[in-house]
Amino acid sequence: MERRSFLKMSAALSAAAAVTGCDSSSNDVDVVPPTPPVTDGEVQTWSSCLVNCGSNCPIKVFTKDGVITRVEADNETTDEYGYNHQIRACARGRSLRQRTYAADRLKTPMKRVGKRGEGKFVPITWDEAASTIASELQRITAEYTNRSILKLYGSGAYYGFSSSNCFNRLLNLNGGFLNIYGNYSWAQQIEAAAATWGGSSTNGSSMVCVADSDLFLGIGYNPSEMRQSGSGEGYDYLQAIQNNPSIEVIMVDPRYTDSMAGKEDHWYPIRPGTDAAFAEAIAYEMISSGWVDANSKAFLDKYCVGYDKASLEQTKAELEASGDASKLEYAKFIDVEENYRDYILGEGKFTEAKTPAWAATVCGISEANIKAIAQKVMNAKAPYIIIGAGVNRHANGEQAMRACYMLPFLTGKVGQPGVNNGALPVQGSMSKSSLSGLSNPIKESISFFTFSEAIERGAEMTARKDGVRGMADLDTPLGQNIKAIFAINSNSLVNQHADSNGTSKILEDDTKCELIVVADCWMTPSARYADILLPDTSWLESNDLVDGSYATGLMGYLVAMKAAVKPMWECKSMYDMCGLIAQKMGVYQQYSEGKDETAWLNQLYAGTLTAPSSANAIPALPSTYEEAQKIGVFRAFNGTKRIALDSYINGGKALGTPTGKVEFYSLDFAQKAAEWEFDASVKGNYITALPKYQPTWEGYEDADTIETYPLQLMGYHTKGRTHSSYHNVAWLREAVEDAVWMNPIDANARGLAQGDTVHVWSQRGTIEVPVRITPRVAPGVAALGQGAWYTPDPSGRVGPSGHVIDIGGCINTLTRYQPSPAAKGNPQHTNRVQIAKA
Ligand SMILES: Nc1nc2c(c(=O)[nH]1)N[C@H]1C(S)=C(S)[C@@H](COP(=O)(O)OP(=O)(O)OC[C@H]3O[C@@H](n4cnc5c(=O)[nH]c(N)nc54)[C@H](O)[C@@H]3O)O[C@H]1N2
Ligand SMILES: Nc1nc2c(c(=O)[nH]1)N[C@H]1C(S)=C(S)[C@@H](COP(=O)(O)OP(=O)(O)OC[C@H]3O[C@@H](n4cnc5c(=O)[nH]c(N)nc54)[C@H](O)[C@@H]3O)O[C@H]1N2
Ligand code: SF4
Ligand SMILES: [Mo]
Repeated sequence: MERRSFLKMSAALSAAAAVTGCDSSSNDVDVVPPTPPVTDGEVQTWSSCLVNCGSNCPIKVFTKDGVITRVEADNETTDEYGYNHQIRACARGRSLRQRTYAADRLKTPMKRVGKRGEGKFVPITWDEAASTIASELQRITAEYTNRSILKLYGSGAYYGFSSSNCFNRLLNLNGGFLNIYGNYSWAQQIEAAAATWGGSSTNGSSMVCVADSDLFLGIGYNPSEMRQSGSGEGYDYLQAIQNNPSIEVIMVDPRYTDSMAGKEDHWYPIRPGTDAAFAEAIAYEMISSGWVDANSKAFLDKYCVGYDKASLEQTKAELEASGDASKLEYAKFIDVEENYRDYILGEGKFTEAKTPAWAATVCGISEANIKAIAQKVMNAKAPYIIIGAGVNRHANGEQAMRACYMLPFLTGKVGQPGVNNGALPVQGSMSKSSLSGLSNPIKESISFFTFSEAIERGAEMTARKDGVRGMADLDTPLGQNIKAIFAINSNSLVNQHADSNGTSKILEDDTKCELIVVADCWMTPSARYADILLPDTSWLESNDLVDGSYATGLMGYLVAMKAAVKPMWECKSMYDMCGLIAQKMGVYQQYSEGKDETAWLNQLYAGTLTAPSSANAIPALPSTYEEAQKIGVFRAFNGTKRIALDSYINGGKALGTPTGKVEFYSLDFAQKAAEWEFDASVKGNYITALPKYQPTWEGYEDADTIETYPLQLMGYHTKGRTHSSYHNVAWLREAVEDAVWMNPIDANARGLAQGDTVHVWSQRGTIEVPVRITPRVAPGVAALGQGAWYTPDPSGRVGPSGHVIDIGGCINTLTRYQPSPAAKGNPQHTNRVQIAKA
């Protein structure tokens, strides 16, 4: 159905789709949250939801006699978009009372008594916990050096004063720890953006630029589900397309998402991991028709490197003539025959043209539809093309992102009003001071994703084979396995990392990693693998100063949080627990600088009053933190049209790539392709200088697994959780069904009925979940919300894969640990599975 005929219905539909969301979207059916009267003796304070969804929504907390009675979303302002709109919490934030009082809260420090991972613990005092950690840390440092200590990736409590910076301080005062680079969110796209424009993958044109655009092409872009804050990117996106009724919205995604739900003109379901083939066929249409020559060739010649042979010849000559050693080095990696135009057209050294007919067989979008989309891209005056991170979380994520990133440049319009470069949109932000984590004397880093491997073979890991950074050369080994892990607000030890069954095996052996410390608020699947468990205070028990986080949307804000209730049970704030350990280590004075938490907060607040730079104007703040806590939320919108790569295209400022230009042919990737070593038995494990569609292990075309595991399984970020956070809230489990999505064609072929319990299995494990049969997912594809809690059946039932069945339904029971070629990142959306009735 065309969008225009849908427009009237769209408000109603999006309200239905967002039933569990918080989108202030419902412009036409404005649902202002009802405000129950404040009852006698009820006290209201401000807190914030600090999960990693990109926002930190403020939360109003009501207490009576020291007990939380209810929480409410922000309803303070007149709610005019772009001026003072509300920062409404989504269903998750609104369930914070349940989460705070959850039965599985960690209440006292504990130590493991059984086998690691068995989940047997006994309570201990804080004194014993702190002494054990201090002495073990000192022993491991002496025996294995600081390189053996890892602070694991963990994003469960964001950007507050009491976040993991306290642990950074502590570990740095002990001489430092092994660094990690990259993250589970954007590992592959960080590399793709750096290779293409030498910058960030999140500095795209701000969403208000869509006002000047006539075509919105979203590839794996789903802000309505993954940026749910009422003031977030999901709301910015909705406003942008609603306020521009003539814009055409095209969405390419294996799932029909809430970002569509009647708001799109066209949905094109694509097979996971095949976006590069799709992008190449669009490029083929643009080039073979002569459109590029007639319209954008001058742009490509001026701003880009590697479109054709002449461009590469010229670049090579310039590098050779530069006299600069590093440039001379890069020149060696240029193969002028390996140019984009020839690759797409199947000319020169290439024999296969990337035609829509070919791409259709790979990506599942028909030849006619690919041609139609290409035509729209060519006809658009100001195309806003955007590629979401779902495309990057694949085995070929770097090249899939890069292939899609080529499209905006091929139009020759990047830098103009309404045009994006493919990156995620730049956000608002409000600067604030934060506690310093102090500096880390250890300079070496491994990819965040390779920690489980580094427990077993860190000693031999190198730059050439494993992407270790900061080493003297490509072949010097890291020299040390990981011996101590601090998992601080992290469920990535087991649940959010790939291959939960395989990872837990590695962790179970306590002669490998000798110390695991977990600081959390709940008994999560990762917490079960702790040797020492530290119970943190939850947000509603915390004083803090937080900003809107890293994807706040265009509205920036600060929240001065005030503890609604006292720390419960024996829970301690991160600042205080690290302080205790610092005392045992004899570094308390350096750790605290003589200040308690309140003194620090006052100091950080004072620093914030004079914060030097901020993307958003900082509103007038009261002079003290205490006064700020009474007001709670301070907001300012940034409606500036910030155009991607403006300073390069319109301002002449060189980019951060080796050539300073947009690189179709990446010199950095060319160098890595030449110098790095890859395990050739892993299909698709290589790097190329040009972005190329890369068939991989367990991809659509993987003949090795196609028969046994005929379905492609991809995860997605569900409204029911933020990763694994909030999984233990019964309201949310009821509100958002945790079921594997299957197309009716695939379900019928297996004799499945709606709601049947099914087994989903891969080479690595089996999960047991209900099935949701829906045309909202492409045939041949299954989709599962990620983040459910890994729970091997206590009765030991074994599934079709030969592993104990995970009755928690965690997608990482099925995913593979296989670092991607360039980023060494997580390919967690690339999986092949089979599904049958349980
Ligand atoms: N298969 C698959 N796996 C994925 C993804 C995917 O798409 N598919 N996505 C990946 C991505 S993008 C990311 S960012 C990671 C996220 O992985 P994580 O950073 O591990 O995020 P969470 O699962 O939210 O876990 C955060 C932990 O913090 C704890 N926590 C929450 N609040 C507090 C607090 O106040 N104090 C303390 N101490 N702890 C707290 C929670 O209980 C939880 O155990 O997962 C990745 N894993
Ligand atoms: N509700 C909620 N919001 C969240 C989070 C959460 O857990 N829950 N996590 C937050 C975090 S840390 C992150 S990193 C972001 C993640 O944000 P994203 O990475 O954008 O989220 P995903 O759901 O993994 O993927 C986005 C879309 O890409 C689609 N997709 C997957 N594979 C492919 C593919 O091969 N091709 C195409 N074209 N599309 C594909 C998915 O169906 C999905 O609709 O979300 C953040 N927001
Ligand atoms: S999960 Fe994100 S959108 Fe929802 S309340 Fe928390 S911060 Fe806001
Ligand atoms: Mo993420």
